[in-house]
Amino acid sequence: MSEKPEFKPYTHPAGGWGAANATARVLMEQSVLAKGSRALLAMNHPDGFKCPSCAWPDPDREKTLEFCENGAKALAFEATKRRIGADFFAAHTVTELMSRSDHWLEEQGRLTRPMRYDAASDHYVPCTWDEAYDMIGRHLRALDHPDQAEFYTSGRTSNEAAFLYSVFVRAFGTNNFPDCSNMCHEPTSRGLPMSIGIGKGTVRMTDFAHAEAIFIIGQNTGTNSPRMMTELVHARKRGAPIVAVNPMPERALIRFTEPQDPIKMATFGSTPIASEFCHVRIGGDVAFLKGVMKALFQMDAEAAARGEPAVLDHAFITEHTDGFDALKADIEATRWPDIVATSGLSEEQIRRVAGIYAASNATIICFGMGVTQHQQGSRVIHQIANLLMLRGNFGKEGAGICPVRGHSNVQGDRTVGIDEKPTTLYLDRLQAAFGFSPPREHGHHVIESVQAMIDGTAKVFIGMGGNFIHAIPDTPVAYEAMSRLDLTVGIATKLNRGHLVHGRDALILPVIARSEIDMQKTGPQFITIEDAMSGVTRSHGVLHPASADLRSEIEIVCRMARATLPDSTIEWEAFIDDYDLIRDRIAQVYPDLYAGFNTRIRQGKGFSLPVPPRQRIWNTPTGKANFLLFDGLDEDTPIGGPDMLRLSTIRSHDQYNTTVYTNNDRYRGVYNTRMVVFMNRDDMAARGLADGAMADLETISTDGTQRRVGGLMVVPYPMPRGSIAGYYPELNPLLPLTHFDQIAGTPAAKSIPVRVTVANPASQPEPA
Ligand SMILES: Nc1nc2c(c(=O)[nH]1)N[C@H]1C(S)=C(S)[C@@H](COP(=O)(O)OP(=O)(O)OC[C@H]3O[C@@H](n4cnc5c(=O)[nH]c(N)nc54)[C@H](O)[C@@H]3O)O[C@H]1N2
Ligand SMILES: Nc1nc2c(c(=O)[nH]1)N[C@H]1C(S)=C(S)[C@@H](COP(=O)(O)OP(=O)(O)OC[C@H]3O[C@@H](n4cnc5c(=O)[nH]c(N)nc54)[C@H](O)[C@@H]3O)O[C@H]1N2
Ligand SMILES: [Mo]
Repeated sequence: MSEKPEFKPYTHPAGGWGAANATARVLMEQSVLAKGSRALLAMNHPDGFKCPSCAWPDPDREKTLEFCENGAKALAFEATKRRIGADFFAAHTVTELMSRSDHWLEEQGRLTRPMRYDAASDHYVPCTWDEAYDMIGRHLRALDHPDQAEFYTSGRTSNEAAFLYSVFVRAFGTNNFPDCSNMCHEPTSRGLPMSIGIGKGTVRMTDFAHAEAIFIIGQNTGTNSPRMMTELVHARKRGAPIVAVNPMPERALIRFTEPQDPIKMATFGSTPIASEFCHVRIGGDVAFLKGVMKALFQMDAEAAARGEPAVLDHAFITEHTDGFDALKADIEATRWPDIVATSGLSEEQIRRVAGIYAASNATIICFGMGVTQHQQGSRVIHQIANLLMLRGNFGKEGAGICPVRGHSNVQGDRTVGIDEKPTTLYLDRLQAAFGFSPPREHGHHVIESVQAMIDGTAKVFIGMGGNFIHAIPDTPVAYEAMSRLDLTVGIATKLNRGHLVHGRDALILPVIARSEIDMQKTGPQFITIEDAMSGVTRSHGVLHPASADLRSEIEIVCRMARATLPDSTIEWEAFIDDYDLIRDRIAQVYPDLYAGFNTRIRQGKGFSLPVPPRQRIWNTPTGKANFLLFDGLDEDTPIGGPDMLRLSTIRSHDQYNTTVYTNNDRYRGVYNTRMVVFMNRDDMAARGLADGAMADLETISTDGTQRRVGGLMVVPYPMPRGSIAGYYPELNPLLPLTHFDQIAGTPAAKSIPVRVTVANPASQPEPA
C-alpha cells in the first residue's frame, strides 16, 4: 500500500467489517493474536480486567464479547510482544530519540526496567529500583517547600494507587495535583456542581433503554467511546430520536453497524444514528441551546393560550429549581438572527429539535470535548443543565446529563483525592484517618503547574502515567520549562515524549499494566475503577507482566513515600502486600461513598456511588437546581479580523490521546498523514487553496508571541464556514497557555483563533 498522504472519503457505515478487520489486523501487527484474543475475552468481564481505553461502563445485559475496535487497539498496544530494555537506550541518545515521531516511540514496545538519565552521555542508563526511590526522596527532601514539586496524574491510574498517591503528596505537604482531568472534563467537575450540586453524570446505563430522545453534543462516539454505539443503535431501533450536534459529520453518528450484530454483519446492513444532525459552527453550542430553549418557551406560552398541556415541567421548576424567571428573561431577550448567525443552524432546524425535545418524556444529553474545551466550557454545561431542567429531566428514569468521560478512571481518581482544590470535609477526614495535618491552601492545576515551571518556582515533576508535556498547550514553551527542572519522573508503560523532555535528573519507572497479573505477597491483587456513570468495579489482570522488573503503581507510590518521608507512621509497606488494606482506608476517608468497600466490591459486578440529583437532592448553596445565565452567545472571546478561523484540535480514529497507533483516520478518509487541516471548500476558495494544498496555520495571539505550525495538507471537508479542524497533539504549539476556560482552567483546545498562511507557493499542487 502507498505511503503517500491521501484523502479518500469514507462512504461505508462506521463499525461493521471495517472495525472487525481493523481489530484483527492490529492484534496481528502487535504479534499478539492468540494472547490478545484470549485477553479480549477477559476484558470487561467481572473476573477479568477493565478495558484501559475509555470510561464507558459495561451494560448489564450479558454478551460474550464486550469490547470494541479501539479497546482492542489499546489492549494490543499494551500486550504487544515488543520490548525496550537497556540495549535500546544504549543504542540511542535522548537527543536522537527526540527526533523520532510519537508513532515510532510507541511502536518500540513496553518498557522493561527502571532507567536513569545520564547527562554525560545523553543516554538513559539502567538503575535499580532502590536507586530510583533514593533519588526521588533526596530531591523532594531537598526542596525549600513542598509546593516546589508538581504531582501529575493521568486517568488510567486505579482508585487504590490514586488514593495512596494523594495521601503521600499531602503528607509531604502540597496540593499540587495537576491531572489530565484539568484538560478534559474539568468544566464538568467544576461547572456542573453550580447547577445541580455534583460534577458527575446523573444517568446510569439502564437509563438508555428508557430514554425517549438522546442528544450527543461535541462527542465523537464511534471513535472515542465505541461501546456507547450499542446503546445508540438500540435506541434508534426502538424509535427514539437521536440529535447529534457537531461541526464534523462524524461517520458513526450518521450510520453504524454493530460489529457484534451477526445479521447486520452478514447482510452488510447498518442503522442510521442521528435523526437530526445539527451542523453547528465551532463555539455555536450556546446559541443552539438558547435557541432550543427559546422555541420551548414559545411553545409553552402557545400551549397555555390554547389551554393545552404545558410544554415545560412547571411542577419540577417550582419545587426543585431556582432562577427560572431570570433565565426566561434572558432567553426571550436573545434574538433569532443572532442565534442563527452564531450557531450556523437554521431557525427551522432548531425549532424541529425543540419539537423532538418537547415530545420526549425522558431525554439524555451526552457531551464531550466539543463542549468542555472552550473559554466558557463550564458555562456551556450550565446551559445544557438548564435545558434538561426545563422538562424535569433529572431524577427520572431514562433522563439526565451524561458527560462522556475520557480516561477509564479519570472520574475515580478525582473521587479518591486527586484534586488540587480539596474540600475541607475531605481534608478533615484525611487528618483524622492518618494523623497528619494536610496542607489547606489550594494547589496547582495543569496551567498553574506549567506557569510555576516557567517562573522557575517548580523544581520536581512526577508523572503518574500520561504524557503531560505532549498533552498541554504551547508545546515549545512547555518543553523549555520542563527541561529546567531538577528532577522529572515518568511512571509509565511505554516510552513517550514526556521522558525525552526531562530535567537535569530524570527517571523512567515502568509499571505493570491494567491487563497484567499483579502478584504480591498475599497473592494476585485486583484494583478498582469508577466508570463515567459512577459504577465501581474490580479489575484483575490476566496476562503475564511484560517483564519481571515491572512494579505496580501502588508499590511505586508506597516506596516513593517511604523514601521521602522516612519517619512516616503510615503503613506504606503493608499496603503493597494487600490492596484490601488500601480499600479499608478509602472506606474510612469516604464513609458516605465507600463504607464496606471490600465486601461490596466482591459482590456481583460491584456497586454504584450515590448521585444525589437522581433522588432530586441538590447539594447547592440554594438547595435547589440552579438555572444559570450565560451572557450573550460567544463561548470564546471574539478576536481577530475577517480572515480568522476557529480551529478545533481533535483525535483521529487511530490514536489514544498522545499515543499514535497509525497515521490513518479511516472514517474521515485521511491516510498516511496527520499533518492536515479540514476546511470548508468556500473557505479554501476564499484563500486560494486547492485540494491538497500545503498551508501554515498561525495563532491570532494577543500576547505578542508568534505561534505557527507549517506543512499542513488542506483537506476539503464538510465543515461549517469559519470552522476548521486538525489533530492533537501535533497542533498544540498553536494553543496558548493563556487560552482556557475561566471557571475550570481547561485549555480551550476546540476553539483556537487562527489564520491560514500559504506556506511555500513552489510546493503547491498544480490547479486541476
Ligand atoms: N480511541 C480513543 N478513545 C478515546 C480517546 C482517544 O484518544 N482515542 N481519548 C479518551 C479521552 S481522554 C477523552 S477526553 C475522550 C474524548 O472524546 P471526544 O469528546 O469525542 O473528543 P475529540 O476527539 O477531541 O472530539 C470531540 C468532538 O467534538 C467536535 N467539536 C469540536 N468543536 C466543537 C464545538 O464547538 N461544538 C460541538 N458541538 N462539537 C465540537 C469534534 O468535531 C469531535 O467530533 O475519548 C476517550 N477515548
Ligand atoms: N490540543 C489538545 N490537547 C489536548 C486535548 C485535545 O483534545 N486537544 N485533550 C486533552 C485531554 S481530554 C486529555 S485526557 C489529555 C491526555 O493527557 P495524558 O493522560 O497525560 O496523555 P495520554 O496520551 O493518555 O498518556 C499516554 C501515556 O500513558 C502511559 N500509560 C499508559 N497506560 C498506563 C498505565 O496503566 N499506567 C501508567 N503509569 N502509565 C500508563 C504510557 O506511557 C503512555 O505513553 O490531553 C489533553 N490535551
Ligand atoms: Mo480526556
